[in-house]
Amino acid sequence: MPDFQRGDFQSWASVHQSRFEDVLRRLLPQPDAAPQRLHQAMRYSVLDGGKRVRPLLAFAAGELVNANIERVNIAAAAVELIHAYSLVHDDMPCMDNDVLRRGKPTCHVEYDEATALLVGDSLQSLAFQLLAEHQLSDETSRQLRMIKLLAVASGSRGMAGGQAIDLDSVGKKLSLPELEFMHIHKTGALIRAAVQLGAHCGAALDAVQMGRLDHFGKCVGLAFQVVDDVLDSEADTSTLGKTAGKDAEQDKPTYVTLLGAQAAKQMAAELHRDALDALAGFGDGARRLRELADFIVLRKF
Ligand code: GRG
Repeated sequence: MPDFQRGDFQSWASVHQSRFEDVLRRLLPQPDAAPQRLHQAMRYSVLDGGKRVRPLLAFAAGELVNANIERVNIAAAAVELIHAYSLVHDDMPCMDNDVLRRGKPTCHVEYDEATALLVGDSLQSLAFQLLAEHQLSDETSRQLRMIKLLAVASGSRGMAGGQAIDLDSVGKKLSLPELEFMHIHKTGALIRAAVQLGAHCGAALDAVQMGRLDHFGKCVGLAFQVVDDVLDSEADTSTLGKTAGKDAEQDKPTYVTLLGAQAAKQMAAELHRDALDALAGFGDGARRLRELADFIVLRKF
């Protein structure tokens, strides 16, 4: 067993983050391949930034089921490419209109709006290309389920649907269930898919175990957003690497505006507990998933 697998969470995460950066560099179109500007903009938007929380969740779920790391690399890359596309489009003037992402100018600022649109489109296509062209499971039917899983999680019944509700909710007062519905889709669906895809790369879990793992993904997905709302209201722009205070500026309903900061933190703590409870019975194989739940809730950026 490599040392990093036995080591503390920080070294486990940084070994995977730097290894995964090389995976992405290899899988993305090379910058000198035509059309160069589009390919350079795709690389600009994906590489050298981000916490890589979704890939880490896929790696941790893969460890639980002794998955082949090469297979998890592909599943994790597909999820991260969808995430990167969503950030590029979300930052555009027709959506959140932001100029800073991952500590650098957003894609449409560094390049232009048309390029940013095409970057998002191309990253999304590449994600599905990867899932289709690499063997991720010994069973074709399982691999097809994985492709469908990511399609549903990122489409109108997942992330894009959540984003549509988000855009529609500006200036409105949502109820707590409405806010939860929006965030389970906008942010939670892809995080949940990352856990499931990592697990599908290895030995099959039974339906009860898969249900527990999925509940874990659902809880950390929502907790991620609750913490994001708290950080948006409390942290500064340089710590976050994106513009802080955007939610209030844009009059968006959040857990902080709806519940207050204290109750939002309490809610994150409850989701954290539920996530850990869902893993009870998985033993030491779920160690990295537990540590990721801790990171998601306790993070400061
Ligand atoms: C454009 C279809 C479409 C969807 C956009 C996810 C999303 C939907 C928009 C991002 C807006 C946002 C700031 C949402 C809050 C939660 C979130 C997804 C934050 C960014 O994810 P991190 O913190 O980012 O994992 P890094 O940069 O670390 O990868």
